[in-house]
Amino acid sequence: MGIIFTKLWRLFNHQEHKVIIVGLDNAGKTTILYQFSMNEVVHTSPTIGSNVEEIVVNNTHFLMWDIGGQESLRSSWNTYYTNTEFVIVVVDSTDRERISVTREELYRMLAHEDLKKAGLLVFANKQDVKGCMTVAEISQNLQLTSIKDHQWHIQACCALTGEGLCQGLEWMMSRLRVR
Ligand SMILES: Nc1nc2c(ncn2[C@@H]2O[C@H](COP(=O)(O)OP(=O)(O)O)[C@@H](O)[C@H]2O)c(=O)[nH]1
Ligand SMILES: [Mg+2]
Repeated sequence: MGIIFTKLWRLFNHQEHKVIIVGLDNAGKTTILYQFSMNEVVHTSPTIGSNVEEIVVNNTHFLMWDIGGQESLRSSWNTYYTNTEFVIVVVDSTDRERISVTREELYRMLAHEDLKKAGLLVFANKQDVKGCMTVAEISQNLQLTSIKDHQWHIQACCALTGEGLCQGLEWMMSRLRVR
């Protein structure tokens, strides 16, 4: 009872911020979610459906949904959009072939009514791999500077070591503070 009450209280006071983690399959979404929640690398298997974790940073609660990225599952992403405050798009920086697919999915999402007010955080993941795309290349491929109606930020990271992930969270916290 106590726990349910606390959860409802947070929800109604908008103290719990809903975040969805999307991106193509194999981008590193599940690895990032578990880095946030447990601070350790887990061996993931392709996500069917979704994983959800509550992450608490300096008393700020984020409810993070990691949604499966295989083609067959992408059409159901929109069922997760309601009340989403941040969309985290995870990009596999080594996957030059599919960056245009990510771009298409990104703009489809940003056009959705339920995500009008959501902030966008792009993680350029797998930066540990030699020859991968840089943040600048990914920004350009995703045409991020053309996004005027959403707050956005791109962050280089390596989900295996956790490098860069905190900076991404800090950006989200900074957006919450200016509201
Ligand atoms: N080299 C490298 N591999 C990573 C990184 N992040 C994730 N991976 C690997 O990429 C694969 C897919 O990761 P997963 O989190 O399951 O991706 P998801 O399908 O987006 O959930 C796994 O083998 C991970 O170990 C990274 O930063 N660097
Ligand atoms: Mg996964």
